[in-house]
Amino acid sequence: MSYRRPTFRHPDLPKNKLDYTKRDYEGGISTLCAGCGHDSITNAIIQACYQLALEPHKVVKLSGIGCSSKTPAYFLGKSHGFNSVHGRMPSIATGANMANRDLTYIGVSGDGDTASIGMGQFIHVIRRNLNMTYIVMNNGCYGLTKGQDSATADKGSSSRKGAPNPFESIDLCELAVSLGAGFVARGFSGDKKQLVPLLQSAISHNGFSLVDVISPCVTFNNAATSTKSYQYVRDHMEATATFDLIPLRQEITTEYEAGASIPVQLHDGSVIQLHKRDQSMDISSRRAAIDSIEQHRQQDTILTGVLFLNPKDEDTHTILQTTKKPLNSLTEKELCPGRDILTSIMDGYR
Ligand SMILES: Cc1ncc(C[n+]2csc(CCOP(=O)(O)OP(=O)(O)O)c2C)c(N)n1
Ligand code: SF4
Ligand SMILES: [Mg+2]
Repeated sequence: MSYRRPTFRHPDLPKNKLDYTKRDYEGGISTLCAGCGHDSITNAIIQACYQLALEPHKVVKLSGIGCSSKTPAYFLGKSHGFNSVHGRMPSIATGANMANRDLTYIGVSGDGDTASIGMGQFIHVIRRNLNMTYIVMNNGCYGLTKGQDSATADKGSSSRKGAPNPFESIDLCELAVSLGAGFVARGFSGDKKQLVPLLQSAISHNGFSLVDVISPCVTFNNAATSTKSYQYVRDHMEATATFDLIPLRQEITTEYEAGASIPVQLHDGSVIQLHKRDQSMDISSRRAAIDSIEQHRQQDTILTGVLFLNPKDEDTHTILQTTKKPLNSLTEKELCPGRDILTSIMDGYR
C-alpha cells in the first residue's frame, strides 16, 4: 500500500529544463522504517532524475521483492512500473527493453533479491549487457523477512540478534566487473552528494550499469557489530575520487586542468568529470578495478565512487542488431517483408 502526497505545490518551486519541479518525480509516501537507508536512496533517485530532466513517462522502474523492492512506489509516480517476483526483475527488464529500447530502465533490487535467489538472473543480465541501471540497496540482510544474514554480509559481521556470519561475502561490484559490466559504482545511502552524480552517470551510460549502495537497515542490521551499519560505513569509507556529471543538456564548457581532472564522455554526450587524487585507481582497467576492490576489502575499508567504466560499451540491441524502432511502432509493411523475400528465405533452407 502506498499513501498519496498532497497535490498542493508552492508556485515558486525551482523547475528543470522540462518545466517540471522535483515534486513531479516523487511517488507515494514511504512506509519503510524511519531512518532506513533505502529512503535516502529513493530521494537520491528523485534528485538524479529531476536534474537529468528525464521525461517521467519515458522511464520504466522495475523491482523484485524486499523492502528495497518496495521503493519504486515512492519515486517517479508518473512512470511505468513493474514489481516482479523475488529475484526475477532482470527477466522482466529484458523483455520490456527488447520490446521498447526508447525508454530509460531503472531496476531496484536488494542484496537478498540479487545475491541469493536472483543471482542467476543478475549474472545473465550483465552478460547480455542490457541497457539499464541496476541499483542494489545493500543492507547485508533480508530486511523484509526480519533481518537474516544475506550473501553480502561480511564474514564475522553480526546483525542485531544473530551470531557472527561464518561465510565469506559476495562483492557485487567485483563480480560485475569480472563479468564485463561497462559501468560499476558503489555508494553509501548517507552520502547524497556522491550518490546523486553516481546515479546520473549510471543512467547516462549506454549498457548495463550497476550501482551498489550500502544502505543500513536501522531495524535489524545497524548494531556496532555490523559492517553495514551507519557508524561502521562512515568510519571505513574511502572514495576513489570526487567527480561530477555534466549532462548533455548543459553546455559543456568546463576547462580541464592538466593532471587534476579526467573527462570521460558517455554515449549521450554527457561528460563525467573525475577529479583524481594521486593514489586513485585507473577506472578504465578491469584488472585495476578488481585489484583495488580486493585491496580495500582486505584492509576492511569500503571503496566508493565509480569503480569501472567502459564508455564504448555495446548494449544487447547493438550486439543482436535488433530493429532501431520500438516493436509497437513497427508497421505491417516493416513486419512482413513480402512474398518474394519470404520465398527466397525458404529457398535458402532447401
Ligand atoms: C520466491 C520467494 N522466496 C522467498 C520470499 C521471502 N522473501 C521476501 S523478501 C526476502 C528477502 C529480501 O531481502 P533483500 O532483497 O535484501 O531486501 P531488503 O528487504 O533487505 O531490502 C525474502 C527471502 C519470497 N517473497 N519469494
Ligand atoms: S526492516 Fe530494515 S530494510 Fe526494511 S524498512 Fe525497516 S530499516 Fe529498512
Ligand atoms: Mg537486504
